[in-house]
Amino acid sequence: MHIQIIRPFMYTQSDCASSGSGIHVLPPVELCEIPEDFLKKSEKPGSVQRVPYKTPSVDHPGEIEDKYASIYIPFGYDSSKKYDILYFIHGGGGNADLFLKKGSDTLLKLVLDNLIASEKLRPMLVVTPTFYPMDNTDNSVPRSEKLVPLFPRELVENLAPAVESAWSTYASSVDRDGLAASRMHRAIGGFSMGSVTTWYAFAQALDCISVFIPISGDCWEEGQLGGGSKPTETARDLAELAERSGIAPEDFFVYAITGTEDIAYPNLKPQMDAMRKHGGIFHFAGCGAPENVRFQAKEHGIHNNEHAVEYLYNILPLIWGK
Ligand code: FER
Repeated sequence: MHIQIIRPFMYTQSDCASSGSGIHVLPPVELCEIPEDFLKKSEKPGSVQRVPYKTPSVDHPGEIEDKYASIYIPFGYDSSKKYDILYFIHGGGGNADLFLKKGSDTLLKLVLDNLIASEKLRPMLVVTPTFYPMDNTDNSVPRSEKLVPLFPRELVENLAPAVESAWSTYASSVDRDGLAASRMHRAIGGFSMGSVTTWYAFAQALDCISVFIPISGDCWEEGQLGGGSKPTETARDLAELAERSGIAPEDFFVYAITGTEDIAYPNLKPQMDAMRKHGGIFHFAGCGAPENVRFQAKEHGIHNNEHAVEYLYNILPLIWGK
């Protein structure tokens, strides 16, 4: 396998005590496959629970809908401590149980257990919601395309308040101000349509989230597959939204990743290339300013959930390493 050199980053310990103090660049590491050892049942397993929440119905305006997300609770969870949190979103046709399911040893669960038990990753919370209603029957791209731009609002107004009042994060309150004050400890990522959702979250909720991990999916601000068909416009939209947010370049990080054989590569690659032209706000490695955007493509990597988990295996310790 071709090994690519990447430049990781993480928060310093002192940044964790305060908030809003920037993201730091670390020396290079290698992107690799998940070792066999990390696929075994851990002796220190975390657990997966469901977090119920209510949100306005998309299909029935005026009505409130019951939904749930799955949440990974690390081994030894202590409600007197504070935990970093990642919201991770499935691709088209998925659901809240796809990557993490109550009572089940999913691939992501095993990887999280083993990363945390081996002290490569600090204990953290990972939430897998769905942008579909719980009774969804239409998984078509037009249906998903309608729902994903709506999801960042659901996350900020309904999901995160339910999750972060039930489980201990850095949010001292779960209104928008409280989420904004704790944004350095909150990340969002997703695969495929979940990646599209992640770009929408960058556009709509940069005030509440600092780290973005779009995996194998482009930004659709300019319409379906717009990162590929309108890369210049898409990059300009993202740059303008970031600049308008008032969030400093050192206070966010976008880690975009895919595979060279991934069906989303032709959409994501032009977008990321176009983002390089906005050097005032997007700092790629080697540009002189501290890196805040990275694009990485695994040689021969394809479009599937297993690759998404492999990318998380590599990326999460860079951000929340011990
Ligand atoms: C992409 C972003 C999303 C992409 C595909 C999707 C082919 C989603 C497809 C689906 O849910 O069917 O860049 O590239």
